Amino acid sequence: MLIDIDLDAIKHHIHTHTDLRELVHEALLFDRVDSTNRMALEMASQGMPGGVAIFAEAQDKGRGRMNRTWFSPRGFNLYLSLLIRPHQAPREFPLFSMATAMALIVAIERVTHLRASLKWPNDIFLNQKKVAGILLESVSDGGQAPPLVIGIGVNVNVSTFPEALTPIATSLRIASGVRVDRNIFALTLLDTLAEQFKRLNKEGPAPLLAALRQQCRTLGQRVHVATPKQAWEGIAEAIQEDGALVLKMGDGTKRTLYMGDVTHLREEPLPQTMGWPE
Ligand code: BT5
Repeated sequence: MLIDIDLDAIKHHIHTHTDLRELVHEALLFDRVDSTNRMALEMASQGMPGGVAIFAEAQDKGRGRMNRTWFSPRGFNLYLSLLIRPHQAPREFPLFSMATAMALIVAIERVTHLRASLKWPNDIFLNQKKVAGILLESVSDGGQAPPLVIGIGVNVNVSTFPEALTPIATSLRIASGVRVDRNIFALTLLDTLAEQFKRLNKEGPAPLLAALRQQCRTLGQRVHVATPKQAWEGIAEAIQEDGALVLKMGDGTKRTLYMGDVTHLREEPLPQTMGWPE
């Protein structure tokens, strides 16, 4: 039996949790949209203040990075866009992707007791497959506090994927073997997002990145990183304080990457003491 997302429960949760209210003051739920991120960006460009969470039961044009699509069937999963207006400068916005990744990992652990990991920069993995993706987008609205839209897609209960995704995608249900209550997961994720963003705002990126380092399956691996213009191969050595990946190339030089598609060339156990910049 499919259980709909319960907007009243979400609103009640927001109103009764002070920390969460600092992040979200309005929650909207749509049955079917093209893309929750597109809607949030449109609202932002019309001057909507930060603090809005947009949920949808289904997306016709759910999007990933670089015009890719996000498989968004109705009724099984979570599609959420948060519109916020951070006090940080836009060059620091990638840190919110890292905080969102940590929030997803903690929420998955709280609800399913499974340990997910981050494939830098925006993929959440369970059992070597992608269970969730993060898409950060922004628009310039000329205002003082530029908007940031954080799109989050989580495969919660979906059990079959299109053929192309079957080898690479999983869901909380597939990985845990039991159906997960989408409402409990949604409320837990809102809580962990509020916790992580509050910590980032109060303490800066160091504690967040130190925690994420333990959950990042990319660090220490030999990787291929492709950007629209170029590709590099090397050892993923560190994540910088601004969220960028530091790659150590074959000739010993280092390269700092702010975006890209990472392919792990060979899975190796994570070393316990990877070097992080102080
Ligand atoms: C992402 O992009 O992983 C970001 C996904 C963000 C989706 C959310 S849903 C709510 C909000 N509104 C939106 O319109 N989007 C956001 P990227 O790293 O580019 O990964 C995209 C790739 O992941 C695709 O090319 C597929 O290979 C794969 N993929 C597509 N749908 C998937 C799914 N449901 N589960 C796992 N992998 C998927």
